[in-house]
Amino acid sequence: MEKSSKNKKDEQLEMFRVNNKGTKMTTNQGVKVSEDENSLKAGVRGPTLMEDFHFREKVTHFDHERIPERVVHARGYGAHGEFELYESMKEFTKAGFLQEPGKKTPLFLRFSNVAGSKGSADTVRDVRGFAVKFYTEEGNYDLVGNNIPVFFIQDAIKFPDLIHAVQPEPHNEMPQAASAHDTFWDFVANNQESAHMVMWQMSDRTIPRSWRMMEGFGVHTFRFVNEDGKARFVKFHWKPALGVHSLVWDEAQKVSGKDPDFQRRDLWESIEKGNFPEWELGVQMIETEDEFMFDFDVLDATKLWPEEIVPVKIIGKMTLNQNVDNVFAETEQVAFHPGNVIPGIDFTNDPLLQGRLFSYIDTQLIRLGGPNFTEIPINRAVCPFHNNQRNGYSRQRIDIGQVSYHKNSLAGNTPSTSTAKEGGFVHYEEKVEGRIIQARSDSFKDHFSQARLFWNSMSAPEKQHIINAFIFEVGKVESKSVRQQVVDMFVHVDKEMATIIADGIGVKKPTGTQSKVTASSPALSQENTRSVPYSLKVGILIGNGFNGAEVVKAVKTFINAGITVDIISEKLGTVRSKDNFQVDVNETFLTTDPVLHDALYVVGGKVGNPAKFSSDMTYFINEAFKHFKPIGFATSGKPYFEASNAKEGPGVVFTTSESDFGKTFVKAVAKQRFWDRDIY
Ligand code: HDE
Repeated sequence: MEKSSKNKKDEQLEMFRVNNKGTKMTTNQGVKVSEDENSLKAGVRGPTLMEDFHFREKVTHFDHERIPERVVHARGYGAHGEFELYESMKEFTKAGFLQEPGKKTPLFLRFSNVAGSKGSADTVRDVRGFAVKFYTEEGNYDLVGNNIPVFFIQDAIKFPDLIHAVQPEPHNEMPQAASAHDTFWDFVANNQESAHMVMWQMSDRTIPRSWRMMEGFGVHTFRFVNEDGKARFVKFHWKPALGVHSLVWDEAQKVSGKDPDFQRRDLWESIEKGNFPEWELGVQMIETEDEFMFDFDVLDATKLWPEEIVPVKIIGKMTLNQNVDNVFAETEQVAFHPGNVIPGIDFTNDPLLQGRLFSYIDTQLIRLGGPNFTEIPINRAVCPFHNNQRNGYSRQRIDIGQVSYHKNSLAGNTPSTSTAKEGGFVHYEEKVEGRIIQARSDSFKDHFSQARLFWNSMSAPEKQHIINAFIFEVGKVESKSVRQQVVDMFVHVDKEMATIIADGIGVKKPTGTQSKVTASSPALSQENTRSVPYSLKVGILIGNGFNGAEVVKAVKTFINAGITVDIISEKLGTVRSKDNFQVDVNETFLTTDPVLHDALYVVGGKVGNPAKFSSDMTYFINEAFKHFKPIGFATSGKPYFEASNAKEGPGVVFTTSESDFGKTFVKAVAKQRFWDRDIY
């Protein structure tokens, strides 16, 4: 977004932006600083003096630069954007930002990993957080979701146990940002409500190619309430314009080393280039009267509503169009809370959601240092806010007047409350009755039907990836008893799957029986997703003396399809074709790696060290081939194909006189992976 076309939130943030460039250095008290290289000393070799207030202030501020990282979702990254409504949702909800088609609402989105610390790698196997703060005219509305539609547990009281189990083990603080260890799998096997989510976690969903290629889900069942007070159950979905795509596990692990910032860089660069990421917002709705019509409980967060049974209605579009100015001020200090709702959107009795309603403010009080975090620029509502809350650490606003209580006569009983008609939030009047009890509903007890539904919905390669992930993860578990418990649990999802896993991890064949579910939900498979070449990254491996006319024609076709190219050679500088085209090289075999590209275009050519060039080229081709990626060969690239392990077949495209190479290759790039390739 151009800084000139400001939305309301951006205008508000503008008041807080400070550009230090070209200014004079001062202390925080505004006193001009004359010396910033040497502290004040008694003699050039003498002790430093306490009266050096600039030194003391500078170092003290530095000492206090850190705030506690999030207990979970510590590793994350955000951007600004906007939401545009396609059609009025008036019939279903009175939420102001969902009334007028075309209405735009500013928002901030933060993606995150769950388990790792703030400095952990982006591409570890993990669930991704997908948290959106809408700055609506009726107050902030937060949709704090994940990239998986279900959760590990059914009741929030178990959340600390889940997180203690998945995070590094307390005695040796290992492993970082990984679930492949004893305590996590011990938790899973002893808390079988996790079965469905663990199937998703072992699938390709937890190693996304890009945040831009993930779905987002509100997970819980919420309630839409319209002007007449009529309510419906609702689940929220974000559908990515680029489709849902993933890395392969070997690649994800390598990317963690080659570029631990892989996903944040991907987001940052896309926005900088103007390739604004987009998602459509979808809602699934169930009538209140139909609450008990399904074979799952709508209040159970370990269950999804199959899209084939409850269709997703697409209602608008989110575009991320502006990077932050300062990661700490914005992304680190943003405070999401599922309890931030607006009139027209309400809660249900999902016990996982209910617990979250307590946790988020509590965590923000410690993380952001007290109750005034709503005044931090990124968290401020864009509409006015008034109440009788006062004081606390770092209070910014200066509330004028003697009255800070309700009811009063001295200020005419203001700030005054609003009725529902005047826009006041009135909680949905649900009738509840029951005994006070610590127990779970029987309708929450089926842990395997939807886990099997998910398995049934996977394509053959997706099933293989799930098996491989189990064998990797549980293979890292030292306790043989835990390994056995895991296969004894997952036999209830699929016997053959559990038997292959058992064989791979050295335990006895499981003897239990699998769930009887035969249904599948095609919407759950990534095989049925959208595939577009737009914004994918092709590495062009090139030296001097290439065929300029041929290569330039191909590259133009790539660029016209929205593909980004990296020119990779033995050194930075330029390479020249035999017909005198000149190309700038922006990466070398040392600075980049095949795992950082979606596809390769192998051109080849003359270089200073042909033997090394050839070995580097072979490495690139072999890796891309092994990771099922498209590889295109220019006529001059053919010898490198012959020197590599690559084989003719799916996704390996040659330049020939008969076919239009550029077009065929772009199609292959869009597909991203060729699972039917024989890589061995
Ligand atoms: Fe969270 N979660 N969570 N969570 N969660 C936090 O809040 C919690 C759950 C999610 O980018 C914390 O500000 C409990 C489900 C995201 O800043 C904390 C339970 C879903 C983010 C917390 C859950 C989420 C958080 C840590 C069990 C998907 C990052 C820092 C009921 C629907 C938001 C913070 C960001 C963050 C508690 C379960 C998503 C501790 C108790 C289910 C995306 O308050």
